[in-house]
Amino acid sequence: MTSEQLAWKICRHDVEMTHVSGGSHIGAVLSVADIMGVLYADVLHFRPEEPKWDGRDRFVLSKGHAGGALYAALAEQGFFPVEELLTYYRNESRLSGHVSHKVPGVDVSTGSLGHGLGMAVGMAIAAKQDKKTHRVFVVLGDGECNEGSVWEAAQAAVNYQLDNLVAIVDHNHMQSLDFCERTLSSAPMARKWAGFGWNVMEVDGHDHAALRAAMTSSRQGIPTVIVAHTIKGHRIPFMEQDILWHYRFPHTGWEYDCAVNALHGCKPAGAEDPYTPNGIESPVLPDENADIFRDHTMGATYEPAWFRLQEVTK
Ligand SMILES: Cc1ncc(C[n+]2csc(CCOP(=O)(O)OP(=O)(O)O)c2C)c(N)n1
Ligand SMILES: [Mg+2]
Repeated sequence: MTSEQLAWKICRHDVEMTHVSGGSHIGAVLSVADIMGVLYADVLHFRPEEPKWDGRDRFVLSKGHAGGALYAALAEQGFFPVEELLTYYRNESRLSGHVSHKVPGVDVSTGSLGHGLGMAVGMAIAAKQDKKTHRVFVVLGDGECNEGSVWEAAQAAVNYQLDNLVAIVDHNHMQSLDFCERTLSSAPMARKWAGFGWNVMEVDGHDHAALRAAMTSSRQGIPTVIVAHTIKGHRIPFMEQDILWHYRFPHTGWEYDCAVNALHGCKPAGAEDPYTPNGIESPVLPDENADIFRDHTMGATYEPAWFRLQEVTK
């Protein structure tokens, strides 16, 4: 399977998974789907039939709320049946809403932001001490980079000269309620990592050739970070850069129908849709009252007066 096909399938599975379960984070999945597609089609070394194979590259999805993207990649690569994806977010399912290490192919659970880079640093140190040649990859969110623990781990990675470590920042400028720059800005992202001593590469996070080239390069004695410029909600225009789709799932009606058909409009040759093979023939369309193309960010509605302390009088 090509990386383009895998990335598209991640998007299609996740529209179905969030629709069926009423679960979250479709915007975050669509943002990272190309990164995951390139990693799992072309870059990482693994054996689906032997998930704990010692020679495997290690992978940590530190922005663990996008676990649906990882589950879909693992299922498509044969770690477990693709049909199981539809148990996502359900009670009793091992496909919990945030990444679970109980899933074959997953080494560590994530979801509490700010921990993945530290774990990846530990894995990279261990690999060096044991003279192993596998590499360690970790994907972080840009909002996640507000966590101080990220920068503590960033210093450690340079201190221990972890050139077997590659961090990828999914730089979509959004977090759960607003734009990063209106919440707690990490700008300029690339220069911050460079200041910490990392080998920094900046790429279009939806350009597979650029991602592949960056992921397979390294510099001796220095960890590499790829600042991947992405669009949250990528591939589904009404979800793109609309914060609503951080938590909202595609509801029955125009939301689901238009999401599916948007994906069919960019389906690469050879990618099969297991749910709606030909798209949706007579899709429900949004009417003039539909909640679409509006600014749903916290910043759009934030009114400082709400939070002003009342004057206390005796
Ligand atoms: C420690 C911690 N604090 C808060 C949250 C709640 N939370 C879930 S997703 C999210 C936003 C993350 O934004 P970003 O890292 O930019 O990821 P994106 O969804 O944009 O890819 C937050 C704050 C969390 N999961 N963990
Ligand atoms: Mg973000």
